[in-house]
Amino acid sequence: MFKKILIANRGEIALRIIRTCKEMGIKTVAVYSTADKESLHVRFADEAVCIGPPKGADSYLNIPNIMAAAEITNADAIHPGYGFLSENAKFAEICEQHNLTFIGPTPDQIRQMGDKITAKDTMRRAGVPVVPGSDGLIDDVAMAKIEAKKIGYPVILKATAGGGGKGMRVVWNEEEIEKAFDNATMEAGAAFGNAGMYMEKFVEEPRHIEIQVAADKYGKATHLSERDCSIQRRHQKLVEECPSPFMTDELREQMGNAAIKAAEFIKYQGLGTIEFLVDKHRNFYFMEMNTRIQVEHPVTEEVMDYDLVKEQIKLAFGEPISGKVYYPREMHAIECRINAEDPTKNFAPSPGKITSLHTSKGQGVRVDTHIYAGYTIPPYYDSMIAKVICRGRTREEALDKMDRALREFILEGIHTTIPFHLWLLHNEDFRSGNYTTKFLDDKNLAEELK
Ligand code: MV4
Repeated sequence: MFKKILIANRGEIALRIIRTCKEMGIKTVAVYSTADKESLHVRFADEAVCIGPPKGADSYLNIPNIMAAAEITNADAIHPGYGFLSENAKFAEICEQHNLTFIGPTPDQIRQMGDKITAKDTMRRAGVPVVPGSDGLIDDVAMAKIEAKKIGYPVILKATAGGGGKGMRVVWNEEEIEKAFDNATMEAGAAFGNAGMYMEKFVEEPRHIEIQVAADKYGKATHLSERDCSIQRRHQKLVEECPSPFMTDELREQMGNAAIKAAEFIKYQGLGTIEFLVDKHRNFYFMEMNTRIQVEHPVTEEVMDYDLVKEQIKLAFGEPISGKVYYPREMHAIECRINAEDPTKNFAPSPGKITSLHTSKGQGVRVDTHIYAGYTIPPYYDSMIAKVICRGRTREEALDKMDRALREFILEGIHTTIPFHLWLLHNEDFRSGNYTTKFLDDKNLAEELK
């Protein structure tokens, strides 16, 4: 097994990875920016190396500094966590060149899934359902008009370098298409340095349901059930749960098999997530593949009683996955993301000092966080400061537990998304599992939270 892993990340995920490393007897190296000097990942790791000033671009994205930290500490692998360098093919390649194991898939696999047209084409060839749409790039407005007529309005324009909603436009009729194409092209060019666009039929009021997969270096993949991530605001997930209230045994079997087929077709190595759009008739379509551990992985861990980070490390070292396919026990898990944001003010960032803190406790309650009383949330990074994960025998039990857990979460000094979650847990449509990705679009949250 690896002797020493460098964690190229910060916050709760750095702590999460350190915990598993300790349980596996693997030494850990933290890296940190000057803004994170007082962070727990620095304290909990066996060694810590400062890699630069606060801005992500100067520290957690600074490849030369991270490689130097790995070299001086004699690490033999790098865990990238999520965000930052986790889906950077160049970084994975540089790790390989320095004889460091990148804990993730190969650079080629990252590239293949990072370009959305390539990913979609690969999935089509694998026999995985994809949303009907253009065969490849849309060259100009004239071509966009022809393709849209073929597909039938409404259509959606997407950036091939995109993901997460940037450079994306829904187009309802031909009058709108020129402006939509030009704007999306500009936005994608500015955001990704790649303005390439493609087109799909717009699936109205879909659910976002993703399948967790794990695959070894010997071509075998398995799936670990789904997560419903339909509760999002501006493409930021706020709540995830497993099982999806919309799931049936038959659909899980179909989506699970499709996800396994997808992973095995590209000889995928490591943990991955296949995101699907699911329409109201339970047709499902491949959307994207995430080639990293995800924020919401604890939902799967709690339902399956399984350490995904441990599995990820073992797979990266070259261990085979066990032959059996894992199915959820009679268990339901839900995760609420606690962000340092004010939900009554359009989720405006609310960094600052946490003056007092008591996190939720009790049976079936898990809190993944790096914050502590007296900690100052720096303004430079993602606003997520904690994840509360609750499980129960039924969905109702898990939701009731979450309501209880969030009410005993005391955090003073900053605003958080807790009031939003408490509102959601008492919303009738959410309670009955009747929600799609449109759920929050239709709501005036500032009004609802009064
Ligand atoms: C779609 C779609 C409807 N039809 N594609 C949003 C982010 C990016 N990953 C893809 N997204 C969507 N693609 C077709 N053909 C609707 C969305 C979408 C969405 C997807 C998942 C979760 C939340 C969403 C919110 C708005 C739009």
